[in-house]
Amino acid sequence: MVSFQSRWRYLFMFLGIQLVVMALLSREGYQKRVTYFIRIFRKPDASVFSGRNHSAAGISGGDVYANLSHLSKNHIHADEMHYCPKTSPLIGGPIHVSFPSGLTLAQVQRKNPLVVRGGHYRPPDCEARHRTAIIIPHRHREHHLKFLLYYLHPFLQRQQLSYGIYIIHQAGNYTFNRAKLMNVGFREAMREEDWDCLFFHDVDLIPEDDRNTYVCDANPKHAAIAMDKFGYKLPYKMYFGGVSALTPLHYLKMNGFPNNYWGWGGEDDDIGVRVSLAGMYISRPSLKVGRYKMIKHKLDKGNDVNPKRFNMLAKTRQTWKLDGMNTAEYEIISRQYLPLYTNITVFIGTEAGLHATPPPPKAAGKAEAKPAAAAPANVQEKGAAKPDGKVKEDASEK
Ligand code: UD2
Ligand code: MN
Repeated sequence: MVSFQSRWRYLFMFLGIQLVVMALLSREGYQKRVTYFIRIFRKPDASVFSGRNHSAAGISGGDVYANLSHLSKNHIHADEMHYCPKTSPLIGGPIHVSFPSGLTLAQVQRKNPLVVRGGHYRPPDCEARHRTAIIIPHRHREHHLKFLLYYLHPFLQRQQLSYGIYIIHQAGNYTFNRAKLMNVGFREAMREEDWDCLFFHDVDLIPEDDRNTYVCDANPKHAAIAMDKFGYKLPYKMYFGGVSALTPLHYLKMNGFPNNYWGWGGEDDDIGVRVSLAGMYISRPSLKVGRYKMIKHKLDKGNDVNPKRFNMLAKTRQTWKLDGMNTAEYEIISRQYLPLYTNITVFIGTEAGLHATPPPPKAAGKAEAKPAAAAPANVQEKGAAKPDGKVKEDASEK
């Protein structure tokens, strides 16, 4: 019979052999599997968010900040600047994404020293080939925004893009309208700079592979082709939700996005249909690189499922030229140039118009329309765009 002591000896020997085999496998290029194994035993926040990870880690679901630490703050003089290479040497492939508690915007800011006021960036050592604006519709998702910024800034820097991040924040408590906020984002971003590509980006989607380049294609691009919530597959062929990329020309050709989808759902399909009605196609990255993780959440307050969405979708062919960028009415409340993004707070009104009282909700019977639907008094006071088109600019930083 084996004694108690020798049983321990065998156990240690077995563990020792396991470690040696793992080390060998790691050297043989099986790092991905080994890293996965190690991660099971590791607290997710400690090392992922501690920073430096220089070499191969970026290739095996590694730290999104790897490869960036050597970038210097001193921009090269304009005369000596060459175009960045066609493929950025900083691209590393799969990125490890997790959502540990305790992350702060101040930490994100410290990790991105080259990002300047308003969330803008250009490569310090070469002239970017592409200028991309990221448009993010937003309300009450600060927690998600923090994570998105943590990942998106280094992700775009690794692609050597010149970029700016715009958060389009819907003012008031009236039903959310994602697509109309995108129209606002398009116009306000283009007013500021001559962007050659716009990425329309949900706040809760984190890209998992930096080969998914944030540049535009010849046709409108649906970038979020493979999401964890759909098992990393495209849910249906015409799907256009999550993250999409259009040039200003694409956007205007399809008259932008619809303004009249209030609440959850339908607007993404309407946009997909607009693409083809305007004579364009949907382009997509490969399933391997167009991967995203969605931060889990419930349906938000103020974004109930839109019961009219199927009826509206059936009419896109008749409505797309009548409703869109050419009819987007809104009032800018404020524009804040924060360290990590430009925050544009906007009043977009209701179904009934910008200042009209909306129809009473059916369930409320005889009850009169709620004034909450209109712009809150303080919001209007604070600086709706003046008739001269001037907008309150607020350079305060959070
Ligand atoms: C899906 C689509 C999304 C959109 C939506 C239907 C995915 C990953 N995305 O998202 O593109 O078509 O269905 O409308 O399948 N938001 C706020 N505050 C709110 C509500 C929404 O900031 O109170 C923003 C935020 O950027 C969010 C986006 O709108 O990511 C989409 O809303 P969602 O995340 O609630 O909807 P979801 O995940 O079903
Ligand atoms: Mn979501």
